[in-house]
Amino acid sequence: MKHFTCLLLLFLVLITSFSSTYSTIVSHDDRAITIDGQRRILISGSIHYPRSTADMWPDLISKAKDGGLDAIETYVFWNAHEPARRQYDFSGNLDLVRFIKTIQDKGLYSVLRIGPYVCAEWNYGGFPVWLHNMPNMKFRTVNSGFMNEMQNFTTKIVEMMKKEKLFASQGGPIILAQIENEYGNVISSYGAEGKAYIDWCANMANSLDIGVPWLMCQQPNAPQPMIETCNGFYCDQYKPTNPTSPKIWTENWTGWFKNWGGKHPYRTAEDLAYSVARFFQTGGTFQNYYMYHGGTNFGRVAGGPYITTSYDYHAPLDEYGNLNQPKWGHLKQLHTILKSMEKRLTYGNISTVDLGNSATATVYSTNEGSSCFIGNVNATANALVNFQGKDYHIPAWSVSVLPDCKKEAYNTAKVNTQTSIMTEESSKPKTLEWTWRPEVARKTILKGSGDLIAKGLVDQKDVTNDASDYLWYMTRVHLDKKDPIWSRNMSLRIHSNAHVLHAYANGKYVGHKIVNDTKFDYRFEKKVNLVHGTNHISLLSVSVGLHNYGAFFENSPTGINGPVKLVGYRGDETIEKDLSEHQWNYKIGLNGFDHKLFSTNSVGRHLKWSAEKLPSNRMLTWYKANFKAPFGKDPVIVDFNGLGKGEAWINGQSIGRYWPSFNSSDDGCSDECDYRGEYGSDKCAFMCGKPTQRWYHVPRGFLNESGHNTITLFEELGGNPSMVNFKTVVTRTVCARAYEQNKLELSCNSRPITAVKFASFGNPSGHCGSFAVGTCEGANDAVKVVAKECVGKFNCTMNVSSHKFGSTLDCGDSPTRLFVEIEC
Ligand SMILES: *[C@@H]1O[C@H](CO)[C@@H](O)[C@H](O)[C@H]1NC(C)=O
Ligand SMILES: *[C@@H]1O[C@H](CO)[C@@H](O)[C@H](O)[C@H]1NC(C)=O
Ligand SMILES: *[C@@H]1O[C@H](CO)[C@@H](O)[C@H](O)[C@H]1NC(C)=O
Ligand SMILES: *[C@@H]1O[C@H](CO)[C@@H](O)[C@H](O)[C@H]1NC(C)=O
Ligand SMILES: *[C@@H]1O[C@H](CO)[C@@H](O)[C@H](O)[C@H]1NC(C)=O
Ligand SMILES: *[C@@H]1O[C@H](CO)[C@@H](O)[C@H](O)[C@H]1NC(C)=O
Ligand SMILES: *[C@@H]1O[C@H](CO)[C@@H](O)[C@H](O)[C@H]1NC(C)=O
Ligand SMILES: *[C@@H]1O[C@H](CO)[C@@H](O)[C@H](O)[C@H]1NC(C)=O
Ligand SMILES: *[C@@H]1O[C@H](CO)[C@@H](O)[C@H](O)[C@H]1NC(C)=O
Ligand SMILES: CC(=O)N[C@H]1CO[C@H](CO)[C@@H](O)[C@@H]1O
Repeated sequence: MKHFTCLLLLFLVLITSFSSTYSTIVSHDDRAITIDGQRRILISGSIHYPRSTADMWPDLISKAKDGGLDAIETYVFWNAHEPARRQYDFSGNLDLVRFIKTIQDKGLYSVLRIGPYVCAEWNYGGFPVWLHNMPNMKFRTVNSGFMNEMQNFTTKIVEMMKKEKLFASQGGPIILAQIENEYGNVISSYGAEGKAYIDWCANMANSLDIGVPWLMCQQPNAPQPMIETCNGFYCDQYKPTNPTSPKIWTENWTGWFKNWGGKHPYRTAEDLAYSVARFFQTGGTFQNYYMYHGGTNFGRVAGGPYITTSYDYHAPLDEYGNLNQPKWGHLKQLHTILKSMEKRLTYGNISTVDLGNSATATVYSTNEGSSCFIGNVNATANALVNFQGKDYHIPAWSVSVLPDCKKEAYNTAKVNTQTSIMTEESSKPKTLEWTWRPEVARKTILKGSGDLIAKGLVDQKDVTNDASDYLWYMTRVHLDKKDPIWSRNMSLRIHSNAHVLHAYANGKYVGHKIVNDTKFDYRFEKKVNLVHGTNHISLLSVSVGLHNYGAFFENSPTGINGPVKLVGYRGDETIEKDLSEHQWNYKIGLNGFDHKLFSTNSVGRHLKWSAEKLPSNRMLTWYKANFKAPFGKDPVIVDFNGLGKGEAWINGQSIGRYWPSFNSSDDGCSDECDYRGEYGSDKCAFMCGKPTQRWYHVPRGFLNESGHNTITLFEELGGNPSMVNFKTVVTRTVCARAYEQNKLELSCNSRPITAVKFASFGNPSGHCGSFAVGTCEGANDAVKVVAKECVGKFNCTMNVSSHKFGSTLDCGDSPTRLFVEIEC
């Protein structure tokens, strides 16, 4: 009896503690992540909180949930949160707790990849530059200074999460966390210390006792109990080295990022869906889209060097948060089907059948039944296969999913989702009234006065702590009349790692260098005219995002590391005068930054801005104008056509670096994009010979809807601001191509469907905007059928069937399809 009471009490205690925290038990076995003991199929997507604004988060997360996601993954960005040692910032779009709680409110899980090395095309991979500047510092290896700081920050984040009860073990949404990041790619460069370091990472993470599993991505043989995972465009071939790790894909690259001077990347919906379906066909159970929403590199957070301000990534949600169709919808359909097969995929016995023709069927069966995939990995040949007594047509490079092993419910190459065509519109194109100010340099910088003095040349990171993109290097050289160099042609020769370099001699512009290879290590040489006596050499080094990837990337030189020489030429003879060891004066940043010229409550408010003689193509110039926010809710962008390079602020908030004058090369684009065959970042790229980035996102949250707004530009290279123009991104045209036997959904986002421009059920052809009727059509007038269902509505759904559109005759062998173009 006594024994019984004890048990009962224990039972009651357990019940109460359980129900008061609703804790979720997250674990894993060799097959899948388990939640409260159940194996799960989990679809996750990356949304990096600082790459949007806090008021965008609820909408982005809702759209991710509607798209069939179970979880939102994010990195944690150390250098954003701890810009100076032990000074923290978790405000605005850095409010990590609010972001995780928004995910929780929407009923999704979260995956917290703390790193704190994150790569992510983020400035310096997320490391603070002050960390680099600590004595005896070495990143990502056995180094006590580094390990202390990494542990300090990681612990801080974990404690913040625990305090708010955000781990699943406490009833929160975080089901998985990550320590380090893709270290397996570089571990061999660190020798034995690499192994010791990764073991330390695992122990350190483990000791934080978060109650949910830790991941290590791209880390074969991850120290236990860390779960190793795969990153890449495809992970179907991936097998965890540890037999107790489930097959997890932490980064499925949905597209790619852009570099200044690069083209627009494009990964088709068909290929992305193929990679996902293949992953699940081959035993995967958890996959994360990198990125699901890429967003914007506001301020100076872009890494690189030369990562663009847009981080759109061609992700399922575009930079502004709109559905990127057909990608979003095509994947949503796949997610729904995969989830319907969850039990079989995670508990079923797996058998594979080679069907010939490069096709393989995979059968997942439990006592309740079976689900099947038929994959065709051949990049060129379609497959006609017979499986369990039935014939299936599997297009090249595609996977069919048969939830009951009898009927194809989905094929990755058959897109039945609409494409939305976004256009940039301005309601009343209005020229802005600009005022301007020169960046003051002539009397100071170009005469050599800075705020720091050192003997010799120093690395930009060491001096600036990355407080600015800009660092002036200034020195003097005395040339007396008898110097033999006068009998020669003289040039200034600079060995530099500056991402952009501008050179001046005696206040005159000598020239600049823009780098367009990946090395950022070059020799700049230009003729100079010097004078007898003292000459001033002033060099402006500009950083455009610090390195973020590779072994020892933190030591990649930045700035003017020399030598800097005067070279005199006569015939084959040269004389060199090395200025590298001279006394150099340094000025961090620009005068306009010291006066916060971009700020709304500026310390430089007394400074005069001129409306007269608005200069065009003038280097180092500040511009300012007031404007009214475009009406409505559509995303706002600003067209920087005509500008050179610089940074822009809206009401004091930086919308990032701009560089519309940097065009991509003319070659490497083609009109046709074949989704078949392995994707790489150059495949199907478009916008050759055009500005890499012409439009820049202005989040609604930065704007005052009722009052006036201010845009400030710092123009570095010289440009013409008269064409700068605010626009909204609007869906005006929606096209769709759906196969018979499917349901087609059409939607114009937030506005009604106004007209049907084209509809044909049969064998129509062509591209959106130029669809054409084929040789056969259904008996009913397709335009009328669609108009009846859709016009005047925000969205509509139709069966693509002969029941609806009338039966077709003489359509031959080609599958019957419906092509539609509607106007919004
Ligand atoms: C981080 O280091 C500071 C000292 O610089 C210390 O006060 C603080 O407690 C440490 N934080 C953690 C979480 O270890
Ligand atoms: C799965 O395989 C095991 C071992 O071969 C077998 O005992 C079990 O019956 C199979 N289950 C189903 C549903 O086929
Ligand atoms: C793809 O199919 C073609 C044509 O049948 C064949 O020549 C080729 O070898 C196949 N490729 C692979 C990788 O199976
Ligand atoms: C890129 O580099 C090549 C030489 O390597 C040069 O001819 C070209 O002008 C450069 N383009 C830009 C945009 O700097
Ligand atoms: C200087 O350069 C010019 C043209 O580049 C050449 O004609 C002249 O001979 C050079 N002078 C000497 C002293 O090398
Ligand atoms: C860049 O592309 C734009 C648009 O195609 C073109 O007008 C401009 O002349 C190009 N600029 C350069 C430097 O080639
Ligand atoms: C927006 O502008 C109005 C009118 O100038 C002003 O009253 C209001 O305070 C401004 N709001 C913000 C958030 O700045
Ligand atoms: C379709 O439009 C209606 C309003 O007409 C709206 O309530 C509903 O959420 C929309 N559905 C989708 C899937 O967009
Ligand atoms: C689509 O067709 C199915 C039967 O094939 C029917 O049950 C359903 O009501 C139809 N839906 C619409 C919107 O017409
Ligand atoms: C880090 C990683 O997984 N990289 C892989 C990404 O995918 C491409 C193309 O499949 C591979 O070449 C990379 O090795």
